[in-house]
Amino acid sequence: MQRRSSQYYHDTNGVPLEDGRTHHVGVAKGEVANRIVLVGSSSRAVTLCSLLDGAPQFSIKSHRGFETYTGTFQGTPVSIITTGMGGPMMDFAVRELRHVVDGDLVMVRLGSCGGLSPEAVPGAVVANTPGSVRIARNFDATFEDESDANYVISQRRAAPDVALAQRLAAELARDCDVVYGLNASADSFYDAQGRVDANFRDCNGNVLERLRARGVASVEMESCYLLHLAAHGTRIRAATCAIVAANRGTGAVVEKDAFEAVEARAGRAVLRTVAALPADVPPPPPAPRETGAELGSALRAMQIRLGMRPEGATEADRKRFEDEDLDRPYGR
Ligand code: R1P
Ligand code: URA
Repeated sequence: MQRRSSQYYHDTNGVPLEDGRTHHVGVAKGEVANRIVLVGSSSRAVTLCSLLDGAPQFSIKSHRGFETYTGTFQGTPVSIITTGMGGPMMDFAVRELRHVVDGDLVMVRLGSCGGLSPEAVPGAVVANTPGSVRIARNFDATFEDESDANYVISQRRAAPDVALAQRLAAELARDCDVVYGLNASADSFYDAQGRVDANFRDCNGNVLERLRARGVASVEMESCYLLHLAAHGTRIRAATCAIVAANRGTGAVVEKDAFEAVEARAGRAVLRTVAALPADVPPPPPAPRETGAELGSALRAMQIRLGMRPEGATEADRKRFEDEDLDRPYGR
């Protein structure tokens, strides 16, 4: 867990840094490779880490729940990073990672999704070669009836890097059942994905039908943000794919064991993809990982500074940490 300093912002416009680390993702220059796999969950990150050449040389968990692991896959430096759920989390990740990595960035998201097309059966992997649209609750609508105005589907789609998306699809096809299809990223797991909840007036009965009419094969929550930011960012190549957890038309769901097996097969395919693609600038060697003892003592120091009394802490410990100038003043 990273240590916090007293200033969030050294300037109110740029990426907030604390001791050189980005405020939300919690990474500094030299800690992240320029080939990155983005996943939603911690458990998927662990699965992907098990496919690396050895244990990651660097890992950190930020105070906002982002996890970063840097190691090598078949000799090539790669980072595996968790983005949690939703567009804003992906936005933090892409912007802060761009800030700390020099040169080309290659980013592939391996997510999970709901299948909309009949081919997107549980356990299949949807490779979003056409990219992704976005669907969002419309706060200007009245929600009095099932009007199309309640949910806005973007007219334009965010497209992936063509070469990267094609390579990803080809690598996935070696080990997984692949469906090639357009994705929709929703701003909620619930209303904007057509889930009905008697506790809320969501008026979303036609959402899935409208998405199908647009040719959408899968629905999840982050890919459109990644693809759109990459397309409008500096030297970022991105592509996305997601494992179907359930088909929203048939109601069929994937078994946990089968899902985890696909995560490993798709994970290997994604790692092969990012490792194979040329990216100009090799990252510097990863910083040394904090040991368990160092993490333990940092936590203890923080607890004492916050006025807590971890086991064995004395009044002298409290005074010592109070006197220590750990927080650099604004602007220095
Ligand atoms: C919802 O369960 C989450 O699963 C999907 C959605 O995009 C959302 O983040 O992806 P991940 O499994 O990658 O998190
Ligand atoms: N993730 C989503 O966002 N939706 C689903 O239906 C499954 C996974």
